[in-house]
Amino acid sequence: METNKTFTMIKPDAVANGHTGAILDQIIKAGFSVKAMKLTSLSTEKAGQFYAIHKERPFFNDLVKFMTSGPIVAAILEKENAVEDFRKLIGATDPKKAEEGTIRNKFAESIEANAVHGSDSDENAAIEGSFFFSAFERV
Ligand code: DGI
Repeated sequence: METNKTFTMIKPDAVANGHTGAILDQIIKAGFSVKAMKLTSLSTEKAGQFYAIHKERPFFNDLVKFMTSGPIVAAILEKENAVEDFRKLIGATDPKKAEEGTIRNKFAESIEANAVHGSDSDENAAIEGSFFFSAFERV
């Protein structure tokens, strides 16, 4: 099977709580290889752009506030069936519904502060990866 890519962020809650290393360890042990990675932070404008699809949702302002509340780790990951397998690895959006052993089950605090992002399609993985990384920042 051909490999493909997904995009992830370790969100401000998980970085602030010291879970970055454990989350990256779980991702790598699940067979993903890191093609690009950086510690950075989102401005209000950038967070709003990244989550533009949720602009009309009641939680949008809170989500932007949360995503700008501290540093994040952004990464492009590669694996066979990357997008689907990564969504399985992180678990449901709401950690109360996330399966035992998934990253959100282990590390998320709430539906908003839910530890990690994972792209939901190959198309969005490419868009999101390019939002954070130039060609020179990828291996
Ligand atoms: O792809 P996901 O991150 O699993 O979920 P999504 O694309 O539906 O939503 C993006 C983020 O928005 C999610 O990770 C956390 C936040 N969010 C989604 N639904 C709710 C929410 N935040 C709050 N407070 N309430 C929600 O119902």
